[in-house]
Amino acid sequence: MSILKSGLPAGALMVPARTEEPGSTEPIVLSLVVPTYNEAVNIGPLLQRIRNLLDPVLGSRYEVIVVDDNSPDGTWDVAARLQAGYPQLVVLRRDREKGLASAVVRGWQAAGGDILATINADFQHPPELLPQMLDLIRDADLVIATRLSAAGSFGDMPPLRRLLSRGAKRAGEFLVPHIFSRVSDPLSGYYMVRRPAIEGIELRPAGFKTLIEILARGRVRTVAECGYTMQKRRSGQSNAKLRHWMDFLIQLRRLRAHSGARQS
Ligand SMILES: Nc1nc2c(ncn2[C@@H]2O[C@H](COP(=O)(O)OP(=O)(O)OP(=O)(O)O)[C@@H](O)[C@H]2O)c(=O)[nH]1
Ligand SMILES: [Mg+2]
Repeated sequence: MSILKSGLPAGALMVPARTEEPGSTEPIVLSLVVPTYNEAVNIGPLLQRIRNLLDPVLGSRYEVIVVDDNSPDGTWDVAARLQAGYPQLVVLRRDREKGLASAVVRGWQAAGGDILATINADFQHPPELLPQMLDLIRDADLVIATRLSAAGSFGDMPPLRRLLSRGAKRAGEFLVPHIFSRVSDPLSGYYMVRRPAIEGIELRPAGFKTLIEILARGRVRTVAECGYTMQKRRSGQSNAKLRHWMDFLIQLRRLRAHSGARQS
């Protein structure tokens, strides 16, 4: 399994400036992080789909970084076995740290691309959007796949989840309106950001939500959005827990304090 030579990224959740691989003629354009926990059934088909979409556009100038938290179903092992036929694939298996938000940033810390992106492993985020997002990021610092534009929707999301999501958005609009008014779907987990917009900035996400950290702390001047319909999880079980909503409220309070400190 390919793990970083220097080990897994640790310390502050801060993406470094990009370093060119010595002698590399084909710099990596896109680094796509797939955080996984118990996605053994989904990961193979997802990687194949991503490959079919990105190979024609980027050839070898992209990487997919699976960041797995030592899943009991062996997702890391399934992914690692696919590396032999897929040189663009990197697999990081974590056993000291857990959680979706930190997995995404750790993946970016290990990444070589100028464009940093993330997508869920369960097919709720249609990979077919990736080429369009790549087009849009040419003129933007951040591209968000949104469920809340004319072209997007929550699809068949169960009513309770929809209510929770709406409540979370309302809480954000109330506590940190300057962050939540910037984009239609600040709770999206499917987006691309240019490295310079976040490099050298410590992100402090809690639970599941990283995008609001980027909107709050990053150097994001231009944002583009593209609508999508959220799909049903293809296989396996949701990892979303009530605890993550509590984490989210803690994160909102932290971001509110951060913006208060910046203004004073
Ligand atoms: N590395 C890592 N990945 C995680 C963790 N929790 C969730 N994930 C991954 O993050 C993505 C989103 O998690 P989901 O369990 O689908 O959560 P969700 O999409 O909010 O919930 P559903 O709508 O019910 O699917 C998936 O790819 C998960 O495998 C975690 O603790 N560590
Ligand atoms: Mg999901």
